[in-house]
Amino acid sequence: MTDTRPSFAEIEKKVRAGERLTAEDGMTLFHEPNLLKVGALANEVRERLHGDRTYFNRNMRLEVTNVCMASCLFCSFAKLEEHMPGSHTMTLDEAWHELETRMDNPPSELHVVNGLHPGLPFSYYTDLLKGFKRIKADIHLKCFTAVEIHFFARHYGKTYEQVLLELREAGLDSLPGGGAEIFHPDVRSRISHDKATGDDYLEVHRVAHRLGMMTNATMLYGHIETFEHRVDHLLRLRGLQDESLALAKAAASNGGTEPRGILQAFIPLAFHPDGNGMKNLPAPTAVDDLRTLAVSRLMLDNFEHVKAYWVSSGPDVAQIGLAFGADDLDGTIVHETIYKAAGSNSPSGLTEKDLVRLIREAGRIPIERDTLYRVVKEYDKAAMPEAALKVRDRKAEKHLSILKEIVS
Ligand code: V47
Repeated sequence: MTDTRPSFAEIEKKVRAGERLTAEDGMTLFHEPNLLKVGALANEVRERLHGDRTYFNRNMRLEVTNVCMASCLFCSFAKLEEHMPGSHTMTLDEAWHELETRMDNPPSELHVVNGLHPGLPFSYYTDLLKGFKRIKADIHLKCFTAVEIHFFARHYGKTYEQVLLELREAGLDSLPGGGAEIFHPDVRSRISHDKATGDDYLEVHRVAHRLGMMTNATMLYGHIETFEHRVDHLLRLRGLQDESLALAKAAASNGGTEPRGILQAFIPLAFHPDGNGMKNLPAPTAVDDLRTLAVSRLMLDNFEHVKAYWVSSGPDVAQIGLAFGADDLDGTIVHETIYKAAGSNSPSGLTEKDLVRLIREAGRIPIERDTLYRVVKEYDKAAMPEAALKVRDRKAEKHLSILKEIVS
């Protein structure tokens, strides 16, 4: 493969001409020794699409149960059975209470991800969603990964379509991107052998799009996979997005009023090794995080948004990621547990002020969005880096106090 790999200069030309990159181009980008060149090219695409606009939302994470029939090697969060030490399953009242306690500064999105619990009735999930909407009618419910939807279908004897329609009827608005891991069977069979396959994951998203639901997609990188597996993963997602965009376009041109869904955002997730079956592997470094963001931005030419997920890479690397192709920092989150269990040192939540500062300091324009990327609030771009503003304010304060002393 090495001999046939295109040069970086050829890829640069293609990107500037708006041409689609191939798997071999992806391999060149992953092997390019000069990370800054890859980042700058991804930044060109990011700025072509969004200029300096950089998104975040006010969201909240909830895991109602960590009891899970699957035994993923990378997971530090799940417990195989109820009553095992550390296992938890919330009652509906407990789950609803979590949202109720946030109603003084309510999130606009609730992101729920769970284990694959064998002992709960399907009505637990529909009641859960209905209860959240009773508490806050306009909250966006981004709940259940494609792996959970696949599990519900198998476990409760329904089709993907039935599961999705029943959950939507109860209040589900969109699907998060979790559970994608690495699609290639050589890797998936070793790290996640007993849950939805890569094809199952893609099929759930395909059905959701057909029903008009927006979804996200992720990739868990930095464990046993190779760069080839990462490129393969990105191309499978790009293929699904081609299909969904074509259907959406055809429906619109036929005068259809039924909305069609697409993949809204791609989120690369850095593997965290603490307390799981791959604990002997080192976590990916900042360079790998930034390179993976940049290559994803360049390969996924039909995705509008690429998130730098600050929980997985840490806020510092996520902030730099805004110059490596990312246009979104995810949200305030509050109460993240999956990454905490796997050893992430990131804070469990950030305030809106923290996110605005991270974005402004990176020279970008903060935009608070809702889950569907509608603008909630557009902030000003800082005239100079926030740190410089802070120094200026401190100087001004000092001058003022000297003046006050002279006058008194
Ligand atoms: O599916 C689990 C990953 C995901 C580990 O859709 C791990 O907007 C690293 O999907 N090290 C859940 N990663 C989080 C997720 C997500 C995050 C942010 C935004 C969105 C979105 C979705 O976390 C799981 C799995 O792939 N994960 N364990 C670990 N040890």
